[in-house]
Amino acid sequence: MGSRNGPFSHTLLVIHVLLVVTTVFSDSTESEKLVTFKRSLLKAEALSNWITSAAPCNGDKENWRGVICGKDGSVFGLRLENMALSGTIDMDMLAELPGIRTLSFINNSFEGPMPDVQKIRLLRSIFLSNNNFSGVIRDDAFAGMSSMRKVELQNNKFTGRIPRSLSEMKILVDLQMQDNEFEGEIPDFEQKNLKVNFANNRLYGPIPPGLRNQDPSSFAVVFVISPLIFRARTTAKNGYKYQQTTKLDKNNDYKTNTKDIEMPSYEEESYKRTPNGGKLQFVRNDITEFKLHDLLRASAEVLGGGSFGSSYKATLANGPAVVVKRFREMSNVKKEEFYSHANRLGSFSHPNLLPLVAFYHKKDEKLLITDFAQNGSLASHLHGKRKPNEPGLDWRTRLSIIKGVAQGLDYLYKELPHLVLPHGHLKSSNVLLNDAFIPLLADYGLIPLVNKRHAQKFMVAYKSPEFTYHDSTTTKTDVWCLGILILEILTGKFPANYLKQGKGGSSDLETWVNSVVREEWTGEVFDKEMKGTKNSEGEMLKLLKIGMCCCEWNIERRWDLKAAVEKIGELKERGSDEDYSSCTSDGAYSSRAMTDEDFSFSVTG
Ligand SMILES: *[C@@H]1O[C@H](CO)[C@@H](O)[C@H](O)[C@H]1NC(C)=O
Ligand SMILES: *[C@@H]1O[C@H](CO)[C@@H](O)[C@H](O)[C@H]1NC(C)=O
Ligand SMILES: CC(=O)N[C@H]1CO[C@H](CO)[C@@H](O)[C@@H]1O
Repeated sequence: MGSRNGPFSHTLLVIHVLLVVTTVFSDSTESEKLVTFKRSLLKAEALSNWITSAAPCNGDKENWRGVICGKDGSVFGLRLENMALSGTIDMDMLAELPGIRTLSFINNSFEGPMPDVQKIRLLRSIFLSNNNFSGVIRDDAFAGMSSMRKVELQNNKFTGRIPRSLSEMKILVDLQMQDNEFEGEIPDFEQKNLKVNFANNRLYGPIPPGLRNQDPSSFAVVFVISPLIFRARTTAKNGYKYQQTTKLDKNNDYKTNTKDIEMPSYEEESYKRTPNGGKLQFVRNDITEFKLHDLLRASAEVLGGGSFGSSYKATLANGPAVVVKRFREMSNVKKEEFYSHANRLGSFSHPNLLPLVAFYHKKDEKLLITDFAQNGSLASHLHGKRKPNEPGLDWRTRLSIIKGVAQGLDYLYKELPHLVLPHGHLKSSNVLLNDAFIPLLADYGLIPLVNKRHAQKFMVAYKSPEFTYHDSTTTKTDVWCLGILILEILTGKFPANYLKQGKGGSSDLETWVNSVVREEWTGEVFDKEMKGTKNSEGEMLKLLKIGMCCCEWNIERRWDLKAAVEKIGELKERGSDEDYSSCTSDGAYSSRAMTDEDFSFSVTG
């Protein structure tokens, strides 16, 4: 018996020894790798039982806290949730664990960029929600990750666009991106059975076709933290991009069908309970008053996420279309100040100002409601996509727009004499055009309401040279913004540096202005789309010089508003040439002394 079993037992023994050896060997390396991984974490007290003298797994049972063990006894995943961890997630080390397929770091204190998930190609799920991750995620960050089923990034501080590679992961079923600062448009997703959530980001534009079946709340602008919930469902068929407030009903091709905005009943309850809740303060009496309730019931479409917050076009039943703008960054202003300033803005009446209709003030919610301008923003006309045969704005229209802008600005200076920056945020996306193409200034007079830090980061006046270099603004700062706008209108070039946050945009804008000046000398300065009429070149050139005198770096020499308004007012659609040769603060031209003879260019040709 013994002899018959001998060789068999021997074989078993060898196999057993081999198994023990390989298990011990692989366990010890997994342990070592995980302990090395742990070293890059901070505040890892919760992982005190991660020590190399024990294996992470005992069969498919975990020995170590937060380890998920596979059937084969190797580490299948990590679930390090609610552990107050911070520091670095060492993906290189995790990538050395061949069996790892899932990672969760939910509710810790990790910061910085998203860990490079591609280091573990076979990963099936990654959960990073409720941390402080930030920064842009590369477009191709998920490229080639064909096993991925779940990606949860919600409640972090991610910025930039939604990475396109997410839409290429074929078997993805769950994508949670809400409560971040993602911006731009949502790429299309074609995965079947995919559940997404993009709510409460800075996204804009139509909901792409592949996502039309999603729960509308997945695109809501805010969740329950704020009482206001817009539940929007879009049936838009085009990819037209809304930047700030751009044209909407331009024609059928651009038309975004309205979405249903609905306020869940418990939200309405919360409005009723709060004192003064739900009360819109109307500042004009030429409009039939409506209630916040009506506004939230109205069909609405998202216009975009500007630098202050999102805006919506709401079309009231039997009523006009209005624009509702939510301001996130006005928390430092007391209610009384807010009321008094908003009422003041509401008292303004000028053909070139977008009129305020009503406002709403609550601790955590501030809304300004304005008229809706039919023809979108000047920016969308200068820089937006056009249909092939659609002409650009002609000289005549551009001139009348800039004249209107100057008039509107002049009015603001008269009405708000106590403010250094009566407008503060003059740029082409804040110049809206009504059905007759009359320009209407928007987002004016907000400096007293917007939190200072936010204002200095986003508002155009703070990109001026004087603020960049001397931390100061003057009553000529809005004139500088007007100058940039004039150059933008004439050249058709977008001063891209507006998009930069914070200070420092101005040195780039200087470069931009200088490039305009250089091109002036080469004769290619004017937008080719700007068809001039006969004899209009001289007037264009005058406007160009006015623009330059407004953009003058030296504040002493820069024109004041009065001079700029006067000179703009004198411009004609076409005219005889008059020689300007100096640029001094009293409305003459000097520093960039140029005469018409210096240029040979043709706009009409
Ligand atoms: C998040 O983690 C902390 C411990 O760091 C815990 O106290 C808290 O309850 C967790 N929050 C949730 C929502 O689980
Ligand atoms: C994120 O950072 C903010 C401050 O920057 C802090 O107040 C907050 O507690 C952090 N959140 C987490 C989950 O660590
Ligand atoms: C060029 C352009 O978009 N024009 C439109 C301006 O608004 C009016 C009224 O909505 C339209 O009729 C124009 O087509």
